[in-house]
Parts: sequence; structure tokens; C-alpha cells
Amino acid sequence: MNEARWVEEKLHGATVSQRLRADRVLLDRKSGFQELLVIENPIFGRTLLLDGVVQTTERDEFIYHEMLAHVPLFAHGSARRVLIIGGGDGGTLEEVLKHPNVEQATLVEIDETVIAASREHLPEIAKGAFDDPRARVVIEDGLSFVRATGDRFDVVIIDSTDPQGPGWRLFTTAFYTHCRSRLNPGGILVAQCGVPFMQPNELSSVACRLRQVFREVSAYRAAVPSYYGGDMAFVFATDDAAKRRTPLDVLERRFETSGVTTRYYLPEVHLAAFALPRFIRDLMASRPQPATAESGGF
Ligand code: AG3
Repeated sequence: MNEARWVEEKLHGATVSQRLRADRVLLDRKSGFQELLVIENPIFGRTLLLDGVVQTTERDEFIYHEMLAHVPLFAHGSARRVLIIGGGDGGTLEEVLKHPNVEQATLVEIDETVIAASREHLPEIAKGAFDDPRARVVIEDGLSFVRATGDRFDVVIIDSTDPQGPGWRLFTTAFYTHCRSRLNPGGILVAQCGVPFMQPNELSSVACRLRQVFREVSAYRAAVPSYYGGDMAFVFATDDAAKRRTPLDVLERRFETSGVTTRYYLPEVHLAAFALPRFIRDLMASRPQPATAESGGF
């Protein structure tokens, strides 16, 4: 057995961090884009870190991936074509493909080594989704993909890293503008937006940029234990305000008829997730603060 090693997360500048005991190191390598680390921890199971930041873990990935996929898909109700930007571990892809209405899910990942590492070391996350005939994988930077593609989508899901690494382009107004132009009428875009208590500027900047592009911008949240510091925020943007207000009985009917099985998502959880505590609501409406060293340059 390997000697236990502790891995300290590098995320919130040098101010505070979480540490995970790595009873095994399954992978420790650099790709052309970032550093990949897969460890095994007794609480979280196998855990993927990119550039020292926890991306996903076997034990709590269901919370994040279910909320990222099912909230826009059930709010939409008849999505056939879904675009996932990032998400190389395949967890979002797996949730999206649970929907029988989805005819094709396109996953655009900049770093193919993330997909290879996840398929090898974290097979329980994608659960074979990459082999589903409805899955289409494109290895490309998300911004160039949305700029160039002629395809149209009903839902766009941005399953990115934080803006400090190669994913920074996925936080720009230009990227959101291209995404919107690839959405069919009634389309929805969602994106992970960090932990607002720790990364307030990430949420206020993204909300502000999205508002330049979409008519209706709101946020919802879920606590994901391996993302240190409280609730994670997800932004929800659309030109069709009714999609944000899909009522409970409609969500319940869609959920039941879909046959989708979940461990976190439920129609009631969906609606409740949009109830924002005051400080998060204020962040959605506030001007982003100038970047500091602690905010990771964001
Ligand atoms: N991407 C989101 C990781 C966010 C980490 N941020 C944080 N802890 N504040 C996860 C990719 C999983 N498919």
C-alpha cells in the first residue's frame, strides 16, 4: 500500500484551503493544458483534481451533475439537442442522456486527457455514457466550437473549471453571445458559477455578462460537499422567462413521464433551489468588484 499523502486544494489564493487524504494516487500527470490528479479518499472516493482544484468525486458527483443537467432539461420540457461545454468526466453527459427525449448530446472538451483519465479511473461517474450512440464528443476549445458551429441546441450546459485555468474563455461575454446564437427559440443556458461565499465575484461577473446577452438571468444553488465553502451557484439564462417559472405540477409530470431516476434532483428541489439567500441575490444584482490576488484574478 502507498503511504498516505495529503493533497491541499489550491483555489482561494493563499487564504484558506481544504485538505484531502490520498490513500492512493491513481494518476498524477500533466497534459498540455493542466495538471491532472486522481486520488482515493475514504469519504469522497475517487476524486479528480485539475490544477490542484477538486472537480468531481465519486461520492458527491450526483448532486452537482444532476442539478446541472436536470434543472434546465426539466425546465425546458422537450430538449432534443444538448450541448455540454467541458464536463470531460462524463457525469453531466450521463445525466443528460437519461432523458429519453434527448436525441444527441454534444460534449466539447478542450483536454482529451481528462476524458481518458476519467474513463480509466472514474468509470462510475460517466457509467458508460461515452459509449451511448447519442453522445458526440468533440475535442476543442468551447469558444472556438460555439463560434464556428452551424448546429443548434435546446440547452447549453457549461460544466467548466473555475476561470483561473484553461477555462477562462468560458466566462467571457463573447462566449455567452455565441452560445445564445446557437440556441433554438426557448433555449436555456446554465453554467456552474463557483461557491458564492468564497468566490463572490465569479457570480456577480457572470450574472452581469449574461444579462448583456439574455433577457432573463437567475441562479440556483446546491451544496456539494467537496466544493469547500457552502452552496455552489449555477446561473440559468434564457430569453423565455416562462422557462424559469415552470410550475411544480408541470415539472412533476415531466419528471414522472421521463422515467429519469435521481438521488438528489426532485421537482420540489428544483423550485426550492431558485430561492436565493439575500447575499446571493445581492451578488446577482451587484457590480463585479475589481480582481484581487485572493479572488484568483477574477
Ligand atoms: N467543475 C466545477 C468545479 C468547481 C470547483 N470550484 C469550487 N470548488 N469553488 C466540475 C466539473 C465536474 N464535471
